[in-house]
Amino acid sequence: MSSTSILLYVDIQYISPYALSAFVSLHEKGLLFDIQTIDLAAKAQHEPGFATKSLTSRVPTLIHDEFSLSESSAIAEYIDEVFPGTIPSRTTESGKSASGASLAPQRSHTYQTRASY
Ligand SMILES: N[C@@H](CCC(=O)N[C@@H](CS)C(=O)NCC(=O)O)C(=O)O
Repeated sequence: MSSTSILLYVDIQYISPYALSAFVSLHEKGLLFDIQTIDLAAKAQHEPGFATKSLTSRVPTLIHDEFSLSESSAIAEYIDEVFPGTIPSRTTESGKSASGASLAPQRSHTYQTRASY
């Protein structure tokens, strides 16, 4: 059985709306993925360990197996292309997710808890 690995880099404070939108894109699909945090205040985005993986040296950056992708909108499109057809109805769950993403700065602790899976 083949397995795939998905890693999402987000900011350590979980306040980036871009990173949270990528998080929601993955979460909506019910995908299992790992989260790694980058301390933007400490300029960790410019350290080689991250900068060599991220074209923009920004969060979010997605690593899917050997493939690396930055930019939240590109990540959302990519996820939808590679994992098609599993988005819940726009009128229900995904609407709630989108709403949650827009409230993210106020609800960052909720996402931090979820990020542990
Ligand atoms: N257009 C990008 C914006 C990403 C972005 O600005 N991320 C910020 C955090 S909100 C970042 O990583 N800043 C670090 C830096 O610019 O050095 C996207 O949609 O992903």
